[in-house]
Amino acid sequence: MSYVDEVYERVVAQNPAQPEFHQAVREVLDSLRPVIERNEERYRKEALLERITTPERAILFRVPWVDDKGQVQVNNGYRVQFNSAIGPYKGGLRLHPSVNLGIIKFLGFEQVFKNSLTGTPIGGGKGGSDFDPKGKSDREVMAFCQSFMTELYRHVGADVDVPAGDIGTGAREIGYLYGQYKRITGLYEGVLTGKGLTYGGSLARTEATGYGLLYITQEMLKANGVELAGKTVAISGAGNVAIYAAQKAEQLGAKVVTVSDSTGWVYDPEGIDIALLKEVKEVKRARLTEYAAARPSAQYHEGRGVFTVKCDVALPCATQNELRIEDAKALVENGCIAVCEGANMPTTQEATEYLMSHGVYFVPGKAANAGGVATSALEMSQNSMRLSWTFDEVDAKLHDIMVNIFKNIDAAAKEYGVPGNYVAGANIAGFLKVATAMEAQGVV
Ligand code: NDP
Ligand code: 2IT
Repeated sequence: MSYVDEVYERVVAQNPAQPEFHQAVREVLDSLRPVIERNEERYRKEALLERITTPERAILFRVPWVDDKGQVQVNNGYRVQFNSAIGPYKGGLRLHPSVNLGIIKFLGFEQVFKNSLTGTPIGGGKGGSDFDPKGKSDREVMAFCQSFMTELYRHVGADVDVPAGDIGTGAREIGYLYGQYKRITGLYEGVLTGKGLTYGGSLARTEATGYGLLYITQEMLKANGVELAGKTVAISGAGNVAIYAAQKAEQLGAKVVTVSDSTGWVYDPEGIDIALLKEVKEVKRARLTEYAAARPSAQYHEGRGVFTVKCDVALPCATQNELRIEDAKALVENGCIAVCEGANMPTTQEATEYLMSHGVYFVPGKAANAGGVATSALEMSQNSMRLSWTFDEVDAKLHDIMVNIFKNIDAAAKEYGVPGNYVAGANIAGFLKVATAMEAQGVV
């Protein structure tokens, strides 16, 4: 059996009931075949693939807190410190009822390669909890965050592990987590990114994932002789990534016709009204039905289906495995030319294969959504230097980073004989830097 297949079987056997983790590992290992084949003996001897698929450390902890009725609630807390070969662990905290160890491991594993692609010195990690911030009061969210940090603080630090936002974790949660870290440790340091602008946050971090997604989409289309301006774009999700992806798409002259949340989706043929979307989601924390109620041109649809509309470009920005085979078929049928992933692993493996084999340009999340964590790394730099760059300075650096990521994944795909396969290009380019650093650092 090939080394790649052996390691994949080992991962499945050693991590039972973690299908998302298996899926993420499978995709990376499959892409790495040409690289591994060139160096098989050496990598096998070093157990490089066994090491890169095993987290350096996984911390599981109890998070007790008291709700507004005086009832004690208990959630599970996680921090998976996956790989520190190229820098301190870096990656978000997800707060969603679906969170379990397998999900955090898949996200941590993806983060290792994504962070490598940014060209900044950050390792990979991820954390979170099955706590659901939806419907909770601010006091309940604060109680949870303070309890979560009361355990997490001993495992993180500005040069150790730097968490940030993800699903369910935004500016409010980062603020409460930061306050508790400072209170316990007495340190005023950049232990988290995505901080508010009054206490060490970076301008453009809020916008960065969505903006970066559009910068790389534009660059990839340009390299293939296609203009983004004038195109119709379908976006899923209505959170941080989706909102700023929609905003930048419109700024670049495209028309965004959909957004979605976990209960339904909106089709707005006149183009999504970004100000209204922000009011509904960021200020009121309400459902998309409120958007539709306030906007005569919008139609609200219950349930799934956001990718059944006619569009040129699809940007899944909600969650893993949301874009399935039936969606991929509808996109191809409707003439979609590009899918770029704003979320982490939003496209199932079957759907990815279908899209790519039907000539749809496909940029995987670890490249396409890397602008968020890249700008987190810029926040870390500003914190270390104790200064702040302007919005335009950060945005220009983000743009350069995304253009470079595209160039690197495109070049890696060509070098390894799969031109245009940006999945392989991203996995190979991300892997090579981490692998080289791991080899240089010996058996650790
Ligand atoms: P938010 O919590 O801000 O938004 C998530 C959006 O997805 C919401 O509109 C949510 O709807 C919707 N959604 C639909 N179905 C689900 C589901 N089953 N589970 C969770 N959400 C669902 O998160 P972000 O925008 O920050 O993150 C979106 C994706 O982008 C995630 O995959 C995340 O890992 C990834 N990402 C985020 C980055 C960041 O900087 N924030 C950086 C890189 C990637 P509802 O409100 O109804 O739950
Ligand atoms: O998936 C991701 O890259 C994020 N949620 C952002 C992580 C970060 O540290 O900014």
